[in-house]
Amino acid sequence: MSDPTRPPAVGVLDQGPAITFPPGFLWGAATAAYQIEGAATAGGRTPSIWDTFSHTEGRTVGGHTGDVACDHFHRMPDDVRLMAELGLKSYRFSVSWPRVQPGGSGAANAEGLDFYRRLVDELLGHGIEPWLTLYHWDLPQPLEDAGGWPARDTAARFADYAQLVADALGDRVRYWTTLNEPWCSAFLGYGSGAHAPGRTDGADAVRAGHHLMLGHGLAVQALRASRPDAQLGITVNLYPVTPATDSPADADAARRIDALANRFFLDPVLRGSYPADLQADLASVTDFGHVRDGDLEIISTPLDLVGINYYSRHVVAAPVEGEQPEAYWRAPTCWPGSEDVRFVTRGVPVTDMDWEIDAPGLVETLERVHRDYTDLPLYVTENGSAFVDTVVDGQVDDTDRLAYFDSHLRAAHAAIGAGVPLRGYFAWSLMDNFEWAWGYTKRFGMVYVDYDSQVRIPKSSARWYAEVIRRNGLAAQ
Ligand code: IFM
Repeated sequence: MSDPTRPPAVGVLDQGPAITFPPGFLWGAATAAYQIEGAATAGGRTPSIWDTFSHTEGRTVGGHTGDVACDHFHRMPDDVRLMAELGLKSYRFSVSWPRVQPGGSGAANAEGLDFYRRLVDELLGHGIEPWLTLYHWDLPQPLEDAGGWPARDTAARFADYAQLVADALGDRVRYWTTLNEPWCSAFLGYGSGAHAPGRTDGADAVRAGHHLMLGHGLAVQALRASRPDAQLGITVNLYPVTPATDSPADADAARRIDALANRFFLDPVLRGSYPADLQADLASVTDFGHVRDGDLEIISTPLDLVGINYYSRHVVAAPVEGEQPEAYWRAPTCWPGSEDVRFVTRGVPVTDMDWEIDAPGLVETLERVHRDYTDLPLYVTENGSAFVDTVVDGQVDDTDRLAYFDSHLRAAHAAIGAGVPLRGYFAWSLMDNFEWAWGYTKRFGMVYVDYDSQVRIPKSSARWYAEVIRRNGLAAQ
């Protein structure tokens, strides 16, 4: 018999009862500096790896860059007013490292920090809890030139930068996440090369992943020492990984991809060790000689919360001899040592990113982290979908995105019902923005952005989300 507390197996829900979230549930929306700020050279900001990458021919669709993006740097007070109108309880943003510490080392840039001081003041003035992410992929270019995340010293530079931001904003920001989605920084940035800095070396990707986590641990220690009252965490992007069939070979493919996608980060951060099977799978790629005594203790420095970004599920199958797997992630080195695993599509509804819509995967993910790793409070720090939007008579009726949110919020509620200490949910994204290698061709926002005029139009999903926040839950459908 099917479990009535669970959403259906795949796709969006077309009916559901009214549900209420626990009191104090933190309703928010998220963005990231390079995706919305623009003002790439304003006030002493210097290039990050994403400036360099996006300005390199052939790296982003249409040659799009974050030079202007949503011009949030100049429109910030209006954007915060919009957040207040939507009733957001919290806003998750990231600090641009090269804006506040140009070059990635040395003194702080007062003008850059001032932008974030004003942002935080504006948020607090509107009763919106600021949630600060220190690193959402914009490594200062000189640090990349010195070796980037595969180089150990970058972790120490990151801790210095964290200290500098804590000194400036620690008195007013309670919630801090160190890294956003280190898997993407490491494996898309240094493995497949689909993201900045565009390098393609599996061993570098593994080293980058380790040094990102080391930087995270060092930053947590620095933040904890200067702000003992802060709520500290990390945001990881997790996927349930399911074998395409019940064959042992497919099960093994799923185990391998799960190790690289999920356990590579969860185990060191929450258990203080790398999974043995992961190390064995990567034996042809690296001997893990970059891991020094004491690193894993630093990486597993205790946290106050875990942020989880959830979008979809991976369904995988064993390699077929003589057949190349599809270039799904612009392989080959996005999955070092497991390049030949096949990513299978199931023919279920997908978003404009071609990501399968799978709300039950959110329940599975949250339950797994709680069951297998930690009792810490969990937050969905990103969840959302890209769809093609059309403006008709000045309105955007994004029913597909609204349905995506609805089904995933029902999944989040089911997870709470199953005992998961889920304390908040951040929609990705507040507004349409620069979707990395996809440029401005993919829209994830609840607020439509006309990139020519910079006019913002709250879509149907934004008005719906405002109502969800107001009633702290969902109406019956
Ligand atoms: O836009 C990104 C975000 O920067 C990180 N998480 C996934 C989103 C959608 O791809």
